[in-house]
Amino acid sequence: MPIVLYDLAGGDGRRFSPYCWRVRLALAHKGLEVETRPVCFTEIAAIGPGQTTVPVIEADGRQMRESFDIALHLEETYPDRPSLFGGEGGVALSRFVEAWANGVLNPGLMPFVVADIHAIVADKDRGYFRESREKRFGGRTLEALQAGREERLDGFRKTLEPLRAVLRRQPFLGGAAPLYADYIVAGSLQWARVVSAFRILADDDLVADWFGRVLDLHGGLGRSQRAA
Ligand SMILES: N[C@@H](CCC(=O)N[C@@H](CS)C(=O)NCC(=O)O)C(=O)O
Repeated sequence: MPIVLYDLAGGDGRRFSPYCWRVRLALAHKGLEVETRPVCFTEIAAIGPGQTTVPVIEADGRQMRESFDIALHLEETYPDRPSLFGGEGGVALSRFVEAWANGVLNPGLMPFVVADIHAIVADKDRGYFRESREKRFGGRTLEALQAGREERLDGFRKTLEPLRAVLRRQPFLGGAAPLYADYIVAGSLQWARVVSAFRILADDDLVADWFGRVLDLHGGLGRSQRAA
């Protein structure tokens, strides 16, 4: 039986959640078969008792949420398959990468794509998405949040300098080969790539080169989801 992944989907079925992409890539890294089940925001509660966010995976009749916990579970359950963390130190450092991606990178990307997300979510999600996100961002409209993004782009790109500093020395954040930390950060860039035609990264950016390498992994899994 393949592992089931409840995966956030837009109105046209596109998979755009940064957190779901982390898990999707982690499952592929472990070489595990997966059946993805598309859900939209307003269907998440129906996945199972207590579910409020995706990703959720289901295996052997049990559901599990929280992307990092899922990655740890895969590492513990399939120790003989390629490691997602490269040992305990890797788990500890990946928690920093997760905290940075969730607390800095994702909020940094949000004002570049938030109105574009609204445009691609399922019709029945539109009201929920607008209301919840406008409330989260102090009552500003999605359109006002996204306005002026061309002028803000250089400043945002500068915030990615720590990634460049690492990628100047090595092809992946994990070193010579990718680890879960790569999937954490790539999940965020995949989110932006899939929801918006706005180009966050310059073509000659080292981060773009690395992101391209991650999209090519596992038979081009990331690339199999078309860019907006
Ligand atoms: N800490 C969670 C965060 C997951 C998360 O926030 N997922 C978003 C989709 S990208 C979600 O389900 N949001 C539900 C909502 O906004 O109602 C994880 O790492 O799995």
